[in-house]
Amino acid sequence: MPDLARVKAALTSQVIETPSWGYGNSGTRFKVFAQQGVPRDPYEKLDDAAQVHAATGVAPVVSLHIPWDRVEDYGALAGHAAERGIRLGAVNSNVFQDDDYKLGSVTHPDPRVRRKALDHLLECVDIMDATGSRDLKLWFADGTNYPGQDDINARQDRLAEALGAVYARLGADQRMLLEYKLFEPAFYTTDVPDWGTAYAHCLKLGPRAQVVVDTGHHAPGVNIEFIVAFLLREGKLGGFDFNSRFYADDDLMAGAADPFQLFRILHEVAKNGGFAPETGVAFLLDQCHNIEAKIPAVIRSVMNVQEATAKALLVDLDALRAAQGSGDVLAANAVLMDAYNTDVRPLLAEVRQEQGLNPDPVAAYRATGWQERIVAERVGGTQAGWGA
Ligand code: LRH
Ligand code: MN
Ligand code: MN
Repeated sequence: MPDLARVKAALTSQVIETPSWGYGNSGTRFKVFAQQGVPRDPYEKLDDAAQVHAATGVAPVVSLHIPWDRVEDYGALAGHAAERGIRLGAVNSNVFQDDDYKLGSVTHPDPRVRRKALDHLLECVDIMDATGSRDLKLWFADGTNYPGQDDINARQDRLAEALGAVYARLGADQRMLLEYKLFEPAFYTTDVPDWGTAYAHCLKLGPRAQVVVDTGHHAPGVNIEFIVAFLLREGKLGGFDFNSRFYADDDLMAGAADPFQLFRILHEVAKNGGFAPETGVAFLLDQCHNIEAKIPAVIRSVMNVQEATAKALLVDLDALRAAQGSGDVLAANAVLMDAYNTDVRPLLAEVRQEQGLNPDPVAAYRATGWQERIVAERVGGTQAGWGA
């Protein structure tokens, strides 16, 4: 059986990074529903993120999205985070919201647009220097809508050129995480549609380029845990963007749609050493809370990731390997299911109490009165970014 002290140690050392945009108003292309008390600027997003960390103890890092989180002084923003016991994490670039990017950003046929997009990516590295961030997270909306619209491989060449220029600009301790997504907003071809494309580019770039797996970015039925196991084997798993999906890129709370899938993914992480901090796998949330209360939803998502992590850490790997080695299919499957079916909530409550935290993070947050305070004090909160 797994050593309980080691399981607890792994649970307390796990870092779950929350997205600044998860605290802002968001919606679909049909409607953004404004909520009361949402942050008016990036500083207030950090204030909310600090509440999530205070309640859970495992969420001390916040991802930024530029330009949604553009400020005058990034050093001051990092200082604001530090004063609240948190820090700034991945910088997400955004080359998908300008009119110029109608036909693509770094893969656009026009070199002027490509240069503009590249300048933005390089600016994001400047920001990382100021914030002390390790990771640049790249997602490209680039693609085409119609057969014949552009040359598929010419676009790959333009992409490789831009990635190479950004890679060359990275500092020694910085990484580039390349995200893939099957479709949307492009509907015919996407320039980085799958892990294979992202992996091929990262392999050429070098060790500081790694793939990020956004759990909402696959076709239905894709075996994401296989991708995770394979990327870990190759030393190319940079991290996750966790969220849930029922249909497409739904960005619902992690672990809400399919907690079993989240467990299977985290089992591969556990089995392949991915929880060891030195492997550098980043556990990020990438989600939006369109209709539910935002801060409690982020807390719930953190808890869902923790629960799946605890179950993954409880898998009896010795028993699993013995069953696998002897070809005992049912016994091997039973080992996994035993861990998955364990109610880990008492264990997590205990871990929190040992850290001096309330065993119930949602109740802890409600007891602070923070929600009432922000509703009273903040008027005119900002949108997460879309349509802003
Ligand atoms: C794209 C994506 C990417 C963006 C984020 C807001 O769908 O997953 O990570 O930066 O959403
Ligand atoms: Mn994402
Ligand atoms: Mn997405």
